[in-house]
Amino acid sequence: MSPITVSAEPSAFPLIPGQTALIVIDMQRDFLLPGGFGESLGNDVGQLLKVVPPLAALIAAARDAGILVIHTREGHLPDLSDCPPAKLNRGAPSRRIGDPGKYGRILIRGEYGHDIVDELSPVEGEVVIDKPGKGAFYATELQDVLTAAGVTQLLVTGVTTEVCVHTTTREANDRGYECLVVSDCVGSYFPEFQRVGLDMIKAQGGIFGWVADSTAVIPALHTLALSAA
Ligand code: TIU
Repeated sequence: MSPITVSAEPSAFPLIPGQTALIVIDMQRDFLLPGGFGESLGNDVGQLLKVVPPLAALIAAARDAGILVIHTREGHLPDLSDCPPAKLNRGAPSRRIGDPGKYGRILIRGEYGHDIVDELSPVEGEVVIDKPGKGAFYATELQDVLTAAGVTQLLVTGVTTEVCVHTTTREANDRGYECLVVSDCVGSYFPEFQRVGLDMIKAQGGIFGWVADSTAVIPALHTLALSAA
C-alpha cells in the first residue's frame, strides 16, 4: 500500500500503512489533575488538560485505522532504585518523587497518580511502556517493540512538549524514525515553551521532525482505515 500524506510543516509527512505507530507520552494523573504533583509545583494544569479532547479523538482514529498505539508513563520503582539522585534531589524540597501526594506516592509505579487519565485509558492489546527518564527509549523496551512491529513512522503526542515529548522525539529521530508531532495533542505548562517547542522541531527543514494539527492527521487516519477495510 502506498503512503498517505499528511499536510504538515515543513513538508508533507508520509503515513505508511503497516509502519506507523501512535505514541502517547505520560498522560498521567500526576501531571494533569488539579491537586496533583504538576499543580503542586505551581504549574497551570489547564494547559495540559486541554490536550485531552483532541488526543482522545486522535487515539480513536488510530484505533479505527488499526495502527499500533503505545502509551508511556514516567515513574519509578517503590524503592526508588531506578531514580538517580540527580533527579530525586531536584525541584521543590517539599514535593519530591516518592513523597506522599493527593493521588498516592508521587510518580511511583502502581500508585493512582502514576496511571493514565481515565479519558485516555489504554485498551487491551495496546502497549504501555514504563520509563524512568524523560525519553521513552532510555532504559525501556520501546525500540524492541517498534522493531518487532516494523514501525518507521511515529505520531508523537502527550506531555510535556518541551520535556518528555522533545526528548523522546529527539531519541527517535537519532534512531532513524520519522516523527510527526501533533501540535494540539501535545501540551506544556508554559504557553511560550509550547510555541517555541513546536517551532524547534520543524525548523531548519524539519531538524528532528514534522508538525501538524490533529485536524490534518485524523482525516489521513480515516483514509488509512478505509483502505485497510
Ligand atoms: N512527562 C514529562 O514531560 N515529565 C516532566 O517532568 N515534565 C515537566 O514538564 N515537568
